[in-house]
Amino acid sequence: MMRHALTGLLFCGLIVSPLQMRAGAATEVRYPILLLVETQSEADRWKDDLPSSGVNVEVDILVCGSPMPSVEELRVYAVVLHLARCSDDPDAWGDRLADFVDGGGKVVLPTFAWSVPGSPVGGRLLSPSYSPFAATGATSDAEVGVGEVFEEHPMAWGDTFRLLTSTSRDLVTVNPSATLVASWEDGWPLAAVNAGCTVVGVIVDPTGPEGRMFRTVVVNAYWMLAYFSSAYPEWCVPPSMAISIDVMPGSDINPLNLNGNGVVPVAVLGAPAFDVTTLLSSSIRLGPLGTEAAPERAGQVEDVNGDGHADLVLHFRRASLGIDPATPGGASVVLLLTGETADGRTVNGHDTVSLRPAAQASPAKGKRGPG
Ligand SMILES: [Ca+2]
Ligand SMILES: [Ca+2]
Repeated sequence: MMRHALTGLLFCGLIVSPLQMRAGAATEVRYPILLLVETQSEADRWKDDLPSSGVNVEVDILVCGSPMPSVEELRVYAVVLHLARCSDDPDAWGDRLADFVDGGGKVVLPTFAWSVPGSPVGGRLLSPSYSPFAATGATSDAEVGVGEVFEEHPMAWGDTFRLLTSTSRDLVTVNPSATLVASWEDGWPLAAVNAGCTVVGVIVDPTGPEGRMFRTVVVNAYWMLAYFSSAYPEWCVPPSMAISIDVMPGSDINPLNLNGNGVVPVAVLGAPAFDVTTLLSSSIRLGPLGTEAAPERAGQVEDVNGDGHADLVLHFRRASLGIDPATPGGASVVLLLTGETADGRTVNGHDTVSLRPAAQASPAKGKRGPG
C-alpha cells in the first residue's frame, strides 16, 4: 500500500444516480478512487461533498507535495481523479498514467491538463490514443454557461452540466475518435471521453469558483468510467491492446540522427495473444503522438528476437517521424506506434530513442529493407 500522506476514507451516501444497481455491486467489487488535489482545503471540500454524491467506494486523497505514486501503487485504484498540478516531470508522470490506463485504469483530467505551457501531465497520456482533447494553446476568461449537451450520453445523466459556468479555461479541440459530451455556449468543448472510455476530460478549473458543480461533473465521469465501459459497451470501443515494439532491433540505445535521410527499422513484436500478421499495415503510424509516419512498405515477417513468435519489421522515414528538429541532442524521445488489426482491434506500443548530439551527427546508415 501507499505510504505517503493519504487519507483513507470510506464514503457511504445516498445513491442518486440512475446507476444504483451497478453501484450496489460496489460492495463486493471495489472501485477505489485516487483523488489528486492541490491543497488540504480542497481535500476537505471533497470530503464534505462526496458522500452526498452517491459515491460509496474507498477514496484516497493525495495532496500535492507527497511523492507521486508508482505504477504499482496506482494499480490498486480503478480511477484517478487528477485534479492537481503536482508533478515536476509532466512527461514521465503522463507516461506512468498511460501505463496505468494500459493496465485497465481510468483517468479524469480537468482543464489545465491541456495548458500550453504549464500542463502537469504530458507524455503518452496526452497523445490521441489516450486523450479526448488536443491543446490549442489558447485560453479564455470569458464568463460562459453551458451550450450543447449530449443528453443521452451516460456522463450527462442527472442534468449536472446545466448549472456550470466557466471563468477560466483552456480552449481545446476534440480528438477524432473521442466523444464530445458537452460544449460551452461559445461552442468550445466542455467534456469528452476517449473512444475506450478510459480518459475523461472536463474543461473546468477544479480550483475555481465553479468548483462545487465541477465536483458533480467529476462524480458523473467517475460513474461513467467505473461502470459504463464494461456494462454499456455501445458507448465504448474495446481498449487499445498494448503491444511491444523494438525500434532498431539489436540496439538497446536506439540512437537516432535526425539529420539522416534514411529509414528507421522498427520491429512489432508478436506474442501468444498477438499475431502480427493480423495488423493492417496501412493503419500503422509511428511518432511522438502515434499519428505521424506511415511505414514505407508492407513490412517483413520474421522472428527478430528469437522467441518463437513471428514479428513484423517495418521501416519509417526519419523525416516523417515528426520529431521537433529543435529537440536537443542527447534527449530521449518516446515513439508511439498505433495500428489496427483486421478484426478491428486497435493496438499501441512504444519505445524510446536517443537523439544524437548534433556534433556527433553523421550521415545515416539506416539499414534498408530490400528494394
Ligand atoms: Ca531497440
Ligand atoms: Ca519474436
